[in-house]
Amino acid sequence: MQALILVDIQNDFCSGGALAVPGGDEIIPVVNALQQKFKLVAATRDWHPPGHVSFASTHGRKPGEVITVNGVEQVLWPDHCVQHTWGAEFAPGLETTGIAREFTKGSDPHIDSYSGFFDNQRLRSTGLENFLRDRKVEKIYIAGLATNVCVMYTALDGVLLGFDTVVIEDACRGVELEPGDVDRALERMRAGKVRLYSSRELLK
Ligand code: VGL
Ligand code: ZN
Repeated sequence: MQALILVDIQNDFCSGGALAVPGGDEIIPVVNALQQKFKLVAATRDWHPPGHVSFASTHGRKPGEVITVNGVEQVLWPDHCVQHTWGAEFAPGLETTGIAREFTKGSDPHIDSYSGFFDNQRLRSTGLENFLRDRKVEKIYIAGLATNVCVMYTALDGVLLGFDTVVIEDACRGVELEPGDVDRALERMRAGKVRLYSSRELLK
């Protein structure tokens, strides 16, 4: 069994959002077309409480700064994907009727969660792994935002958990704090045994 996993395709990561990923909206038609090719589609949503540890404002800092919290490096972002707000909603235009289950992450005020499987301290799982195992999924295809953050960490965990893991490169967009961040993420994924596909290979 194969599953398509849609990572964080939310208003705040699209144009007009608090943490807009350049070109984020462009993936939506591609992702909608891809959904037609899968029997099983799951989605993650970044879902932070106000005052979340990943928000620069929580620490009186500027977005892009990196701090250490309880021994863990934390990149600081603008306030984004606050629970029950517009920014946390799925992006308009995203086909959501075919999404079998949604997994929220980042809801612990003190712990960030980039991967769709576990929080960054690996204390809690989101339930995505069991969801996939219960359905005998062996191969996962990942699309969404942002390539070098939540997509990458979800994909690397997918490999570690033993899933044959594909990232559909053109169905993702990245957010660069430093130029080259996306290329480095692609390299890290390749090195981590993630397969990089183009949507063309799946849509024909
Ligand atoms: C993400 C930064 C902060 C993502 C989430 O979904 O890639 N990036 N929180
Ligand atoms: Zn976040």
